[in-house]
Amino acid sequence: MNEKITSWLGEMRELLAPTDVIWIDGSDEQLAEIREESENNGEIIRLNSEKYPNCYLHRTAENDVARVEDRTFICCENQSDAGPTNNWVAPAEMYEKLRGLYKNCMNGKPLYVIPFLMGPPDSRFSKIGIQLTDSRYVVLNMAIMTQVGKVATDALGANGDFVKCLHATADLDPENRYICHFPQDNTVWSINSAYGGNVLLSKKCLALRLASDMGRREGWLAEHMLILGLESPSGDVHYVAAAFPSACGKTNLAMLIPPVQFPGYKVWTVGDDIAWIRVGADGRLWAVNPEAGFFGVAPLTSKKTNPNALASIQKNTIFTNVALNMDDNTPWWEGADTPEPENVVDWRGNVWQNGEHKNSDTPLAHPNSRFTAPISGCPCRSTEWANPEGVPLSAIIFGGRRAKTAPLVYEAFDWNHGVYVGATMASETTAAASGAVGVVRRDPMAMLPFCGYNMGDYFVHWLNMGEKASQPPKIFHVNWFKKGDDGKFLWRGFGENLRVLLWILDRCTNKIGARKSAIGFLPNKEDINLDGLDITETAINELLSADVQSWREDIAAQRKFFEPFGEKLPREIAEQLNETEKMLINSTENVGVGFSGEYS
Ligand code: GTP
Ligand code: SPV
Ligand code: MN
Repeated sequence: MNEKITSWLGEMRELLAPTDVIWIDGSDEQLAEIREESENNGEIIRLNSEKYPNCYLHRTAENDVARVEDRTFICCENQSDAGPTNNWVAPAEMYEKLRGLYKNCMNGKPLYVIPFLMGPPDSRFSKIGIQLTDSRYVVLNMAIMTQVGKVATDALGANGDFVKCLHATADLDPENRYICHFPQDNTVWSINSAYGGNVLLSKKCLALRLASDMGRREGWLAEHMLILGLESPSGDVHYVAAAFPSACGKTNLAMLIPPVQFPGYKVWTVGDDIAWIRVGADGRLWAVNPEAGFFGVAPLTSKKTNPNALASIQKNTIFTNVALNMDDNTPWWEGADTPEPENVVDWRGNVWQNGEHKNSDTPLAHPNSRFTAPISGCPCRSTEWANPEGVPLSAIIFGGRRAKTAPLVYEAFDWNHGVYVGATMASETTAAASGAVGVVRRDPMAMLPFCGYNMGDYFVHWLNMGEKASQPPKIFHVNWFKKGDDGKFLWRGFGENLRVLLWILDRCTNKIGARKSAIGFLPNKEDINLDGLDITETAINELLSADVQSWREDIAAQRKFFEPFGEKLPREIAEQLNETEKMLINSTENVGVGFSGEYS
């Protein structure tokens, strides 16, 4: 037994006062037992065993349906190390407050101890955590999202270090809900929530907030990115990582199915949410997905939008906050392939019969309802997903939801410009976090809620990674969500995004030129394959250009966002901003419109 575990566990038992301690060994028998107990307690509902074998539905409390950014804290010694984008409280103060909340809170309940491994066994990328929880739902989810039990304790050995993760459901009191990170102690403490990213501490807490800080110290990157392999008809595969904010299309892009006009192309999923990235011996960047499952957005998942995700969630899946079709005991959500059920239980547990819900405009499934499914069940899983070396990246893509400003795709001039493009990303907020939806906010590298240290230092770290890599990937920006004056998306998205990926790879292999504009290289229209796509000339022109006036306004917003960083904002980023502004001032026409401009 690892001594560090024994002493930590002793301390935690005393604090939490559980009736019992149950070690999760990862065996099928033990997990089956926990599932049965949860079912008997009504914590999960077994779904139709023929249509959805080993699948369950779980409903969370109504006030506990998304990440809570305003209750998430980075508790390092100095506030300046947390930076202007993180909530901060001094560690001693936060520990004291939380100890009060945790005191005896597991009275009458067992404490589960979940050792978990993130990343392939025997990989320099991998990290180990141990999560304590009183929630069987958390145990079952962790067993899908990570490699739990023996594989983790074996990797840990008698002396290994691990991240100490503590979660207690407590009273689900939103006023006392806290998600706290103590980077100096390799510790996460979460209390009074039972939802997703707040409580599966492997995910955003370890693999992004703490790992980003470890990565800065150890010279690697922990990013909110999907990883995919794009296979061409000749059989070669190029890997791409893409950072989009929460609920902005990572899972969908990672599992893309090419349109019929592109026979022989195939997308392989390495990961859909998190990438750990290191410089390889060859000077390229190599990426690993530290997770073993998907915690994906359910609404709009269908045969039309994401058949691979749909196939992945037919068995061994936990659904959270979706609706339940009472006629055949199957899950349902808005945008599913089947019509709205006549007799249905909504995500809150309200029963609607004989079609009576059809007069209501509240959704049956929560907009942030999710599925937890193992990557092993994904038909497009990459053979490389557990490669201990990771996969080499040809391109990094940033993107967000921008109804107006950003064009469909553009390429950064070079690495440093790409870091500026990432640092100035913005996106409309979604239901993945509590708070208003649809408001544009700046979200550098899709990491605003997940960077575990001062974001100014994070930009420096990104710039340094480009220096360390002699063959860094090219950097791009995409926007699947640009809207026309009618308020409708100009781009069909989903499978059609392959057309943009192909342009990106053609740029990476220097097959085609592009137009230099103030914001980056824009595609020549003829270089994006639009075969068989029903799109008007006006729409494509609109997609491949940017309105100068709104971009100038965006520059002002970028400046405002950077202000609180003060001295921490790297000079390179400030210079890139000034340079872009200068070029925009000189632009007499909208960026990209008219298709004039220098070629490269
Ligand atoms: P997180 O799991 O929160 O990190 O989200 P994600 O980035 O993986 O987003 P996901 O792929 O689950 O997509 C979120 C929502 O955007 C879903 O409702 C999708 O159907 C929708 N979406 C994804 N890709 C596209 C696209 O290309 N076009 C349009 N219009 N919608 C899309
Ligand atoms: C996200 O919000 O980016 C997610 C879902 O992937 S959660 O695990 O809740 O953070
Ligand atoms: Mn995410």
